[in-house]
Amino acid sequence: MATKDLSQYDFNSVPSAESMKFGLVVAEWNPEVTFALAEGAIETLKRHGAKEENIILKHVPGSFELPLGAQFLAEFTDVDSVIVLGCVIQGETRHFDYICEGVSQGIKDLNLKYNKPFIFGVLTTDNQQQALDRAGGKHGNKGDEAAITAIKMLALKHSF
Ligand code: DLZ
Repeated sequence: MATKDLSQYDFNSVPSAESMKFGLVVAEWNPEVTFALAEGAIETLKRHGAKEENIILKHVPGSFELPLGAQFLAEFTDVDSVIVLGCVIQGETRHFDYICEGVSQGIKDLNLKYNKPFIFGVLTTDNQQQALDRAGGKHGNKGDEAAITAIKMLALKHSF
């Protein structure tokens, strides 16, 4: 099965992020993956003009805490968009399903509650290798993809 390279996109199709403010909330579970996602996202935002002082980085213990961490950023800062980064790896129990369900629904709800882009940059994989492949490995970096999505959604908002 072909897998999209998460880091490949047309640079010129991405608007300038110079005047945009971003929050990143990153889960500490599977840090070798999630910190690489954050690095990719921050590099990509800067590549498109985002200023260092307009990027706020916060950490939460695990992916289940991502929606509340993202809500804190929306409530207590003036960010325009929040990029949510985590990695949930399938284990022997159904914990995986509950975490994925909670995070994805939580993030979807935040988009609609705040009328701001909250970007779902959470890897949900069968094993660690699949996650590493998508955190700067052979399938690119989902953090890059999340950053581009945040910029494009803000540009869309500004177009109205
Ligand atoms: C408990 C747990 C497990 C088993 N697996 C993961 C995981 O793969 N990725 C992740 O981000 N977090 C995991 N957690 C922690 C939960 O997200 C959460 O932090 C705890 O259940 C406490 O609420």
